[in-house]
Amino acid sequence: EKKKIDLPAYASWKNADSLIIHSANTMETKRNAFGSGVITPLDRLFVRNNISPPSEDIVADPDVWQLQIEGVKNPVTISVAELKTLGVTTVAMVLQCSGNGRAYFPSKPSGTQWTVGAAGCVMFTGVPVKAVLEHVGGMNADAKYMTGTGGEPIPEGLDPNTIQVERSVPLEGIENALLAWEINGEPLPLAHGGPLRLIVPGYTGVNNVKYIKRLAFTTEQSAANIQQTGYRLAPQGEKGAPTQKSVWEMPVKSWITHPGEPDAKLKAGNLQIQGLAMGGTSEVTGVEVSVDGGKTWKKAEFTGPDLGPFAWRQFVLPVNLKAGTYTLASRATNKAGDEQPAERLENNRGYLNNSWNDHALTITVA
Ligand code: MSS
Repeated sequence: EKKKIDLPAYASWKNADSLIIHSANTMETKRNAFGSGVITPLDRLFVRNNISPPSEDIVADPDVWQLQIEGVKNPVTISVAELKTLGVTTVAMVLQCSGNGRAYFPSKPSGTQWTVGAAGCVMFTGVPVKAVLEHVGGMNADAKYMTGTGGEPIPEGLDPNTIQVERSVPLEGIENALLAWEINGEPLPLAHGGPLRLIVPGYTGVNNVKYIKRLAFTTEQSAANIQQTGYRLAPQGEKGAPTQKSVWEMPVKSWITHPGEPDAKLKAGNLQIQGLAMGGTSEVTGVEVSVDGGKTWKKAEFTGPDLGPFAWRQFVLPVNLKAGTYTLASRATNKAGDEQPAERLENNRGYLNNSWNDHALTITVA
């Protein structure tokens, strides 16, 4: 039997009943607990920290937090208060861990055994990175990456590269990126990266650096392990290496949330099959639902508001089911023409699982 883990102090305000708490630094939303709105309530949103978060003190007065900007014409150290004068925008987007869906890999990769819930659709408010770049005279001509450094204190004597959360994304990521101080209209809590967080819409969770202390426009990717060998699409059985693809953009994906329990026991008759569909870097355009494990498909309808290309859409397919056993699956497509695949892309650490087969669930109707 699994030992019940309590919420850690920095996330004590979370709704424990809505979460699967894997550890003090990893908790995910239960499949049936995303809520009926398009935006994920903060107290149900997943949390993932690669190392323990900094002290709560850093969010006491967010405006005084300092960000170093490098690799630009006029390097500066700038406060959140000053950043707030440079521009403001809000983006609705899916925040999803690179390893969401890892639990469904038959190869059992190491790492948190996330099912569907290391993801949420949230609204971040902050200043566009482009506006900040304008303020500092633009990036250096030889820059190839935008590199963000997390503000966790590094214990003395330790090589920072071994634990520092420092990620580089290609320059295309800048287009929609922001430095955010709010989430869902509230000051960014420590658990989600307050006082200031780098947001790269369309990119997996790890690229959205929390408590960012340095933003640099660099010719090389970060030397930190988390960039060089971590979050790489390594072949099964092989270690991560800089020669392999980095985990950056998210692929098209969907899953069913109602009925949201794999062993749901339901009454025969009408059922509203509901779920969530995301396009990744290109807006989601359609979703189909199957009740026979993917043999036949029916077009589902989107419900709820369309909050833009980076948000997810809610969908529904009304069905009438006789007594029996059904395997429910959903399959999304995006504007770029990508269709959610039947099979996962095998990789050693279990990243980017968007297989509709893996996310199917079997229900019994009596
Ligand atoms: N940041 C920092 N600074 N630190 C850490 O640890 N993590 C990552 C991101 N960022 C980190 C950071 C990850 S890894 C994720 S997912 C995310 O974050 C999460 O978020 P939230 O807010 O939910 O917690 Mo995977 O790809």
